[in-house]
Amino acid sequence: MLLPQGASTIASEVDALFYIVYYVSIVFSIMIFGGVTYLAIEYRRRGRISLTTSLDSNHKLEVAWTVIPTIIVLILFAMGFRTYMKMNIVPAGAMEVKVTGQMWFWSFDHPSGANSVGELVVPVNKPVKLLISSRDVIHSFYIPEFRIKMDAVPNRYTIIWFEAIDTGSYNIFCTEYCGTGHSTMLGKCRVVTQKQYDEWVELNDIPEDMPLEELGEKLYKSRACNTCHSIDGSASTGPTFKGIFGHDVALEDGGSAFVDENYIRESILNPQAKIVAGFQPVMPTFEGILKDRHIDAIVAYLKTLAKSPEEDTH
Ligand code: HEC
Ligand SMILES: [Cu+2]
Repeated sequence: MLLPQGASTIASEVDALFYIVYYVSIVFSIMIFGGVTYLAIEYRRRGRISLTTSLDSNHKLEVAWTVIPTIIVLILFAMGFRTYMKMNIVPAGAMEVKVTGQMWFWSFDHPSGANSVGELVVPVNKPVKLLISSRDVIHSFYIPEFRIKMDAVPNRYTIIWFEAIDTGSYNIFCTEYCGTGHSTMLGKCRVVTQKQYDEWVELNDIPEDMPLEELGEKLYKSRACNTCHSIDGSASTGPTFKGIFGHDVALEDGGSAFVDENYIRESILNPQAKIVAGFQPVMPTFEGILKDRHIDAIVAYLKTLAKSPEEDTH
């Protein structure tokens, strides 16, 4: 009622814990605020000075208000600890997916070698271990429907696991403020049947013999270049790719550069080397993510995005 649909094996336990804490808080809030209000009215100052009779301690009352909350807190601890351990101990035989957070997208390396950006695809009813890290700042990987959340930290791995109990598409959020694009650092977790999963894996392996231009177009989308670079001439976080190849580009330091194969290669591997005028140096490096052949493919693809003749001022 208060929480999103629970779609993992752990969700019902987390929810039970949440609701117990929630209702216990409501009951105690009513008791405390009710008590305060009652006492304030009952014993308000009534004009003349009256002295209270000397007060004795009430042992029964004191024992009750010590023992009852202690029992409640111990129950919460036992339940919380059990669920916490369950969340953190990955079951044997879990399928392992490498999750990488970076400004501002998530990428996923599946065990088959298939890689995807912004979309995690997993089979239903199968434990999935997520090995999480970050390439730049702290991010936090969060799937509300699965009740899992884990920080993605540069220079170390963090681990969380889940087992989805229902097919469907679930939101992935970043819950650590990580810069301008934080609110758009979204993704989907698509839970599918084992058969659909096998088909997906097959489709997403990048075939070695794909023509470079096609591969480049595929990478432009699957490597999330499209989150910052358009191909229709409009600037977004980064400059458009349309018609840049073979032209001069003005740089932030007042100089200019000629966009050729080497300039593109450098822009991808060492984006901070030359900053295009009017843009922030926010592009992450793709060193180690894109192989040489992938860079060749992107170069080939950018060559196909020439300006139409009437737009060309050269
Ligand atoms: C987080 C946003 C972001 C992502 C993702 C991103 N870029 Fe960039 N890119 C930028 C920005 C901003 C600039 C301009 C500043 C600079 O030169 O570093 C830029 C500049 C470039 C340039 C130079 C463009 C020019 O007009 O001279 C190339 C080439 C480039 N990026 C390629 C890529 C490729 C290929 C990818 C995907 C593999 C990619 N970028 C992903 C933000 C991004
Ligand atoms: Cu983030």
